[in-house]
Amino acid sequence: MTDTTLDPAIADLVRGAAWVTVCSGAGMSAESNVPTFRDAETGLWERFDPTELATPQAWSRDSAMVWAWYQWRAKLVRSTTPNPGHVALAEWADRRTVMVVTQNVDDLHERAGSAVTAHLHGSLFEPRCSHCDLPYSGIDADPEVATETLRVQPPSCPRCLSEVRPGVVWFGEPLPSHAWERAADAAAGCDLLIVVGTSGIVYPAASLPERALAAGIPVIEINPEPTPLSSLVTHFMQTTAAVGLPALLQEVPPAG
Ligand code: BV8
Repeated sequence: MTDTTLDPAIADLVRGAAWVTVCSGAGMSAESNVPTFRDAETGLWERFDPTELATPQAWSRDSAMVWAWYQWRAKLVRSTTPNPGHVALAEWADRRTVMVVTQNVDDLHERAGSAVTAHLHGSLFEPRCSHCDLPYSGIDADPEVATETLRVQPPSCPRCLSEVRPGVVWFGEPLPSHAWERAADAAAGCDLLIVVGTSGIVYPAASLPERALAAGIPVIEINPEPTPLSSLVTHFMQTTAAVGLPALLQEVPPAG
């Protein structure tokens, strides 16, 4: 969909869906000026590869650098606001059942008013002890105090004195089992699945739209670029999250 008219077949699917599950990736936040995961990092971090930094190996090698990177990202997210795509999903949930399953570690869905069913890869805002998992809420983990430096010593856990780590899922780490179960149920039980803003590279998150298709559930993909999923989905809308999602919402009568 590069122009503003919506394919009538898509409009029919949207109007008829009582339960919609939305699987979002980093592209969902791109129009909120949050760099996508595989876009070149900006500024201080532009020479680093996110897929290298988001690993337990990077943490073992240099926890101060990894902590500084996540604090920088958390501060950046706090300086942005939800875009019309986030807002459309929150509004849609006032009219129909909408379950949001996100790979994103930002809080923009929540700040737009969505209740997120599952944060598959954790959150920038839930640091925890790297040893005893105690959640950490000390002021030294507040993104507002983050500075633009390459290394910041992580805080120490008040219970066991181990280093506090970012509350995200790194490559090679298992997804939180409760989050994965909720996401799999949301993808299996819905009338329509919308996958938006993901390159569809990271598993097992990328398997959710595939599971829905295998179960005979229609899948609409929203992405300005084709992905490995684009030839498999029921409808591919070649547009952005902030354009595509409000266009779909237009087809859903307001509640009441
Ligand atoms: C695990 C948190 C097992 C950290 C992230 C097969 C099966 C299972 C696992 C694997 C497998 N094959 C390989 C694996 C291992 C690995 C994996 O998938 N690797 C990939 C690289 C091949 N998976 C894992 O390690 C996972 N764990 O499987 O554990 C296990 C079980 C038991 C015991 C031990 C282990 C864990 C993966 C989680 C990694 N953590 N994030 C952090 O954020 O720092 S993933 C990271 O990539 C991001 O969080 C992001 O969520 C994710 C995916 O990226 P996207 O969201 O798709 O973003 P990307 O930049 O790639 O694309 C953006 C898209 O948006 C583009 O398509 C672009 O066109 C589009 N776009 C741009 N602008 C817009 C837009 N769309 C709409 N609107 C716009 N305006």
